[in-house]
Order: sequence, then structure tokens, then C-alpha cells
Amino acid sequence: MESSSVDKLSALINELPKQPWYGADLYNWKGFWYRPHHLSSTMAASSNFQAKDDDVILTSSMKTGTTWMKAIIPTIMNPVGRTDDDSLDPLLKHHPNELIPSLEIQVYSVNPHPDLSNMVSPRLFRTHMAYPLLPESIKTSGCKIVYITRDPKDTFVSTCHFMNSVIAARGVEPWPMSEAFESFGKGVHTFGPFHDHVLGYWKESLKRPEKICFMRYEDMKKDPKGEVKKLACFLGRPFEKDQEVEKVVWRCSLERLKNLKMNQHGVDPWLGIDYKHYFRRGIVGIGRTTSLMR
Ligand code: PAP
Repeated sequence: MESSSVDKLSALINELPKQPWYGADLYNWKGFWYRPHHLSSTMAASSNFQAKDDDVILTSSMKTGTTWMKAIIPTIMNPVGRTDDDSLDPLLKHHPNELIPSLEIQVYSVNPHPDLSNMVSPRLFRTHMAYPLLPESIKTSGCKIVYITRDPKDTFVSTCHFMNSVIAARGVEPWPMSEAFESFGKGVHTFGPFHDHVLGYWKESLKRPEKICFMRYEDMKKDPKGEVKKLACFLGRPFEKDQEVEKVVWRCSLERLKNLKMNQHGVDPWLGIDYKHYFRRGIVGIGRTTSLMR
């Protein structure tokens, strides 16, 4: 970015409301909270990204089951995902983050006008942007949006574990859960407020169910085959045989992914975060128990 643009951005950031969060500051832009290094790329993606009619965009607030979807969507869309030959499965060599690039964390993080002309269609992207911040072309083109959400208490607990692991690797003490809870309750967490995020997509999915597939982590846990079948139909890639669905569900299961070498030992080059932190217990209802920090 040119130095004048950097100066303008710093000046803008300095004027935004600010709150502490896990040892850093979050800034509120257009009603949603961002870390400063995600802010410029979010602004660039929001104004510059041009969606194509056959794009698929995975959207979510954080820690709601996105990684599961990052595995499932490419597996459904790629014909290899349905074959019997497990040795061809891209998930063997790639963490799900690598299979479906993030607009704000990867695509727009270095260049506000990246050249996407070499990407093969149908292109798959993900974003944590709330509905009002989405690039206009995502809303108006024929592209499909898949939104995943989760019980807020479970989302909160998952966020605590993830963020405390991330800051521990940098030598920072864990943030006390009571303070993190108060902050989450006020809607202050990256990409939050959680309820505004969920409601934005929920309301739009009611108006345009053919455009937005609204999914819940709990439904996925209860009936993964049924939900994956529905998702595949929504994406225009229905399954012909039951074995194909079983294959996708198994390939993308937490048990399998968390034990793959790549996910146990790899590091996300964009965020510097160990891939293992994306896979934990995946339990429904953990936020309602008294043993939150297990
Ligand atoms: P992100 O927003 O950083 O991408 P995200 O994947 O949405 O994170 O959330 C991580 C949660 O999804 C973790 O939940 P937990 O902390 O309650 O355990 C993680 O375990 C769970 N998760 C990751 N992959 C899968 C999967 N394949 N199946 C089920 N749950 C998964």
C-alpha cells in the first residue's frame, strides 16, 4: 500500500471506537469489531471484490464450525471428493484454510486489488464479514452464500480456548474468562456482535433461501448426512449414491481431520497460528456446563 493510503488508514483507525480484547485492541467499523490488521483488507474486499455468478462464499462469525464447512464445501464441489480413492483427497495435504481462501485474511491482505483472473471456476471463498459489510456484488450476483452458526455459549467457550492458545504462543497470559464473557455479552469480539452477525444472515436467508443456505453446527452434529445432502443440493451438486455422502462426512469429520499430520504439525502462514488449534472437542452444549475450561 502507498504511504499516503497507509496514513489515511491510520488516521481513520484512530477515529474508530476501540476496545481491548485478548491483549490487543479491536476497532468498530460500521457496527462490527475488527483487529487492525483485518480492517484494511476487509475494507478493500468490501469495496473491490467482484463476485461471479458461480462463486460459493462461506460466511460465519468466528468459532461456529467454519473449519468443518471449509472442509465440506471443497469436498462437495470437487469431483475427487466423491471418489473411493482416499489417497487423492486434498485434505490429506492441506488444512481446510488452504482449500477455501479468506477474503480478508488471505486474498485482500497484501494487495487491495489482487489479480484473481487465474482462479478456476467455480471459485470458493470465505469471509467473516457481517451481511451489511459484504461486497455489493456478492449480494446482487447469482453466487451462493453458505452461512454457519452455533449456540453462542459454545461459540464463546470455543473462542476462549482458541484465543488463549493463540496468545499463549506469544507469551501472553490468558484473558480471565469473566472479562472475556462480559466482552462477548456486549458484542465486543472479532467480527461481532455475534447476534447482529447471525441475524443479518438469518433475515436475508428467509427472504432469499435460494441465495443463502443458513446452517447450524448443532444440526450438523445431529444429522451430518442429512445436512450435507441438503447442502450439496443447494450448491447444485446433489449426490447420486449414499456412499458418496458417507465419504464426504467421514473425510471431513473432526476425528479424522484432527489426526492428520498436516493439521497436527502445520502452521497457518497467513496468521502464524498452529493448525491444531482449529480442532478441539466439537461438543454441543459445552457452554452450559460448569467445566467450561476443559
Ligand atoms: P474459525 O472461525 O477460526 O474458522 P471454527 O472452525 O469456526 O473456527 O470453530 C472451531 C470449532 O469447530 C472448534 O470447536 P470447539 O472449540 O468447541 O471444539 C472445533 O473443534 C470445531 N471443529 C473444527 N473442525 C471440525 C469438524 N470437522 N467437525 C466438527 N467440529 C469441528
